[in-house]
Amino acid sequence: MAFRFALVGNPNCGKTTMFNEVTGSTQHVGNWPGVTVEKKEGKARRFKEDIKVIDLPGIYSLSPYSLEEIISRNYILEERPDVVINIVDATNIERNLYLTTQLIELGIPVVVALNMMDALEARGDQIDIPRLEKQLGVPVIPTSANKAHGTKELIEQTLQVAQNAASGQLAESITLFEEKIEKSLEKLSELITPMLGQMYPPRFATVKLLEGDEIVTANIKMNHKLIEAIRATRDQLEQEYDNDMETIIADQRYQFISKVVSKSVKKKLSVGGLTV
Ligand code: GDP
Ligand code: K
Ligand code: MG
Repeated sequence: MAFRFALVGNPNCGKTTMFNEVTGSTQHVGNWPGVTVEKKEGKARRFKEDIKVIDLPGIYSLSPYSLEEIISRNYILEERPDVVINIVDATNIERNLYLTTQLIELGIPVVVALNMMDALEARGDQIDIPRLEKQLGVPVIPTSANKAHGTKELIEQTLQVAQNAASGQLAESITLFEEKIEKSLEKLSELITPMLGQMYPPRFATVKLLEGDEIVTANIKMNHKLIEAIRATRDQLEQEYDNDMETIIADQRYQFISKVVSKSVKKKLSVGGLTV
């Protein structure tokens, strides 16, 4: 079988280092159609399976505000890689997991490569990998791409996830937001799902319509009832949380992340500059 894996992550998390290590001399570098953003594709070497790997532009979120975000988001949604390999800089885990929460929400297969583990260990911090996996609901593979550590395991695990997905096995779903918001999303999602076809995963579409994402809004044919329901849900949540919808959702992501980090990351204690 042939598979396609997409490398997705924040700028400077080590995507290209990982890509180079995995693909070696098989890589092909071009541009994305119509723009001068680099497009890199290659094959995973040292594997008998036919695995195509693509290095997507670095992004902080799946919002449609920058060229990089639009390219990466469109690739994931339209080209549907078999698995998204989310490269996370372990030394900057809070910020990097913001994108992770959005990738997990797509309901497509995701594997986290927890990269820069060498740097994390050098500063004396620790991450409980099984705990992190459980909280995120996806496999987490520790890597140091610059030393080729964990990269073989990463591709092996990703291959396993791709094969499982091909035979219909999906990851367990996790709860990201507060129950009140989850309930509203669920209710709205029932109205949205019939309008989607294969275009967007329902959870993604629901969050984006609530946030007022212009591209998603323009692409979904909505009847009056749905437009009203979106407006009513947004009004209600904005009033309850006394904030705008995008900020409410972002806050929910950060709350989830801070729970995850407090349970799985152990920082080396230091008091007044002294390590204790
Ligand atoms: P990209 O922007 O995500 O493509 O990131 P790059 O692959 O260009 O890497 C950014 C920087 O991090 C480079 O200096 C890499 O050499 C370095 N780097 C990548 N992976 C690791 C790693 O696992 N550990 C350490 N210490 N440095 C890394
Ligand atoms: K870079
Ligand atoms: Mg790069």
